[in-house]
Amino acid sequence: MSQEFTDHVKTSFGPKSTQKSRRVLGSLIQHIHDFTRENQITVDEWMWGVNFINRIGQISDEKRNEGILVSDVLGLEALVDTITHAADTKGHTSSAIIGPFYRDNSPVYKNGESIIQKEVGGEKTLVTGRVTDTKGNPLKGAKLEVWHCAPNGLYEQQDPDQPEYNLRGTFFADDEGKYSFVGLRPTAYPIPYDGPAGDLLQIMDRHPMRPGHIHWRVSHPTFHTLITQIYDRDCKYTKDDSVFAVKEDIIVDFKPLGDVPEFAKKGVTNRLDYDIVLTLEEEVQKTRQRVLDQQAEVEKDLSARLSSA
Ligand code: MBD
Ligand code: FE
Repeated sequence: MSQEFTDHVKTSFGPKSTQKSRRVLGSLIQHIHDFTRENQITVDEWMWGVNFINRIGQISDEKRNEGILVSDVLGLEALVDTITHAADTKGHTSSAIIGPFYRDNSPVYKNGESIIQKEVGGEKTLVTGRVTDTKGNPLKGAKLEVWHCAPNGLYEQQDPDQPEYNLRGTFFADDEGKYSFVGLRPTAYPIPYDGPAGDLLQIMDRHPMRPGHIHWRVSHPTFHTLITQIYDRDCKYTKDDSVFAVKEDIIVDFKPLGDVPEFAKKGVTNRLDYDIVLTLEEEVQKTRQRVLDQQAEVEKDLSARLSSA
């Protein structure tokens, strides 16, 4: 079936459909039809795809998000992250994908406290830094949520042997914008590959490894919420991430702790200094408005063509 059929489907929308739904779903229909024709998809192949999508849902629950994982191994979340921030002004910390393991309401700790609730091995690391605006002014009260996995490669919710919210915590920047916490130097680990995302990796003959990373969500009432990760420069997978999420400016250097007896006596051996720069929400909205305006133009065009068809 030709483009005529595709146009027929695209123009079947009723009067209550929005301009945006016509634009976005119309485009989706076009691409799916083109994909299907280009690859001459048969009924058996289509059914393989239907089962694949169903399995993504069946294996997912509050603790497992296979939709994100499948997106990640296909590079989709990395692409969406880049598109979302393409119009941003420069000078603030780069974003990165959120991944499947964020949980809100992690325990609130005081600066300097540890997110390690249970000893799980690994190298204890003091992480310190400041949260500022793009001019270097401290952002007092900025909320920092951090999370990383244990050296066995499992996040707390994947691992019955870790307490709830182990290796996760919420911190608030002080008057000078400073924050600090103790965690572990993150280790490389395989993304869960016992489901549909793993099947894709196998089909593509790819490994499941992610570089050692710490996740961050940094928020403030008037600033744009930053979701990012940091990557250990010394980890070999920092150059070969199974989910394509590494950016050069969020690769960091862990150092020996140095002379900080207060933390040395708690078994801390490493240190990471990491400053975070946020940008005003207003700024982000201004630059994104241009993209929204362009989309609105496309929608107007489309509506005009549909009503004259
Ligand atoms: C992760 O831990 C992760 O951070 C991402 C982005 C994807 C899969 C597992
Ligand atoms: Fe992760």
